Amino acid sequence: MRPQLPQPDQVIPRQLLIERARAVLAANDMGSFFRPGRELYPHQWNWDSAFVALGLAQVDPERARVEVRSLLEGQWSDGMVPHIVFHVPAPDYTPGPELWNSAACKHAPEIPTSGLTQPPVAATAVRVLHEASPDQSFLEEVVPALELWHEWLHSERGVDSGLIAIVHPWEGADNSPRFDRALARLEVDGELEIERTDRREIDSSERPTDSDYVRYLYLVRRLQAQDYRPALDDWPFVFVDLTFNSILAAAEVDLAWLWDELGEDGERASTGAARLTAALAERWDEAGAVYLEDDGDSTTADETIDAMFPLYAGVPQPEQARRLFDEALWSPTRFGPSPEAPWPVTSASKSSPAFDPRRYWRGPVWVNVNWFFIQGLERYGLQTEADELRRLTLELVSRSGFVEYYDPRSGGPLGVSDFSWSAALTLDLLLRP
Ligand code: 2M8
Repeated sequence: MRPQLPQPDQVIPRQLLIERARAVLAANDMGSFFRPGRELYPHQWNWDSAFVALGLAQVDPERARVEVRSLLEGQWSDGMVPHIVFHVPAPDYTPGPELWNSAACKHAPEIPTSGLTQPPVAATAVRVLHEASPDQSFLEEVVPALELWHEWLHSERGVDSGLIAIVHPWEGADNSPRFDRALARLEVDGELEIERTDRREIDSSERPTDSDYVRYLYLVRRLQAQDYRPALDDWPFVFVDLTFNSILAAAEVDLAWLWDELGEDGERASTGAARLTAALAERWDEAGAVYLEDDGDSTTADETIDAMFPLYAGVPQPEQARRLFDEALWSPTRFGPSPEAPWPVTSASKSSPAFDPRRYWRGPVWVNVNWFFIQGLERYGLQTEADELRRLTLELVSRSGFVEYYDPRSGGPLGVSDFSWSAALTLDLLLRP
């Protein structure tokens, strides 16, 4: 029997939801960039900005173009687009520009940035933007920069399988249980060297632990000594993140499409997409109906959404996609609705010992994650399933507002309130034809 799903008794009218989403974005608009949220995130984050541009495509494409331009202002000369661009001084966020000290690095731009990157959503955002509001000269301006970034990902981070690796949890879903074993292997001693501003306003039960932070900062210090360009065979955290790779695979397809719009050959991007897709397909696990990570067996202890992300990139065969939905994404004991936790998709499996329904990437529901899976389901023609996930996601934001993440048991708000990407992706879910 299917679990009892929340009823749409508290859904607010569509027009009001659109207005509220726009108001959240207006409040986070810092002029040339959107901060992710007022309480915690005063700078420009990479994939946050791409999500904002993607959502704004339907309502304010000109502002969306400004967002992409300001993100690319932080691009390093070797191609990397950093995970944070520090446009304004904001001493209330740690670690800030002084810790990263990008000015000391060979490839860094003038504007201070972090030395890491983040999942490359920007090409996808630019495609959605161009479909909504074509602007050839904007494409001429940004597509070569996106090409450089994607090339850098393959050349700097490519591993033997054809996939790419991340070198720090901040390049992915920070404290996801999928990183636990790799982080535990680090030989770290010492105290936390900074004051954590993240816990001033957010309850510590909703954020990463100090032990996580000690490791994050240890990695940053070591990276810094190498200009943030570690040799992968000599680096202690080399993680082949399926989420990152799936997002890149889809973004490569979108980048090839953008080159085509410019009347140019997007061969490198198409080849990149094909290589990633083929390598991801190799990770299919017939027993678990999900994809296996490099660092162990996804069907055991710390299974997370990573195991399903290739759905977004169109990697599964149609029958595998069906099984992935039935046996994992919508399974009440894994990521789907259950009587105790009726809100999908949980960021970690409910069967995982690490599942924690309030703590950040370790269990709560995220709007961006749901958005990716809605796109994936639609790609496979699983329309009823996509519609149901869309309905529940819209109902969640109607009930609890556009917050950072949600408790899958109550649907209650967690993390930062008035969170930009939750608002922006709601606009996309409601308005993109
Ligand atoms: C979170 O990451 C930052 C560090 O970069 C933090 O915890 O302070 C993550 O959720 C990341 O994915 C996101 O881009 C960022 C801003 O929303 O916050």
